Amino acid sequence: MTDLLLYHAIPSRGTIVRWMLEEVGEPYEIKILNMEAGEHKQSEYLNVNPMGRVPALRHGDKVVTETAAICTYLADAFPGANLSVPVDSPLRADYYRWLFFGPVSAETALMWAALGDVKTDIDYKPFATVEDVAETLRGAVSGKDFIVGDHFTTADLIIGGTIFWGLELVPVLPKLPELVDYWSKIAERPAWKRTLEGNEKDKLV
Ligand SMILES: N[C@@H](CCC(=O)N[C@@H](CS)C(=O)NCC(=O)O)C(=O)O
Repeated sequence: MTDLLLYHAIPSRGTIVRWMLEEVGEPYEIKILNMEAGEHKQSEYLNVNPMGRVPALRHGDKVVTETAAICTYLADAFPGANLSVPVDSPLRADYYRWLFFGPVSAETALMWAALGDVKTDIDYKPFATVEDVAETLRGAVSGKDFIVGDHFTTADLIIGGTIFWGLELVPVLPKLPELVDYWSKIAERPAWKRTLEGNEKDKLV
């Protein structure tokens, strides 16, 4: 019995948390939920996450939900993995920026593009376009191995995961060479490869 339990479904954003757990390197367990069968909407899981959404992480007697929050939490809970930047570092500004840019600005734009643009009478939207997101990310990762500082952090995991989603899973992100190059280097990480292998082994169909 370990302290860490990931509630996961394949495919889902739980893959990002699985990757984070692989990067952290602590023992963990996985509970695979069958979303086709609606297990994520049954009382056993609703007691964990009343939203009935995946993923969720149990750490001891605490539960964390929201993919980026879970990953940020793990980086702080296990500082030995060196997946964060110190609180008093000037890099903390960029670190926060990209941790939030992924799930807020980028994901919203990608989802909206994936679902098809909705026409409105107003000439502005409360979120960015995929083109703006792609250009912003191009500037952030161009010529760099890591989006913040000189080592891999949770910001790379969140932004990398978002780029992967937008380039490969639901390809709505422009295939800018800088984004492809950044993701192809990150995708070489052993923890990412173990994540894909684990998902392959655990998938229900
Ligand atoms: N903002 C949440 C989103 C969680 C979410 O919506 N997860 C999807 C799977 S990727 C889900 O559980 N969907 C269940 C459903 O639509 O019934 C996060 O980042 O964790």
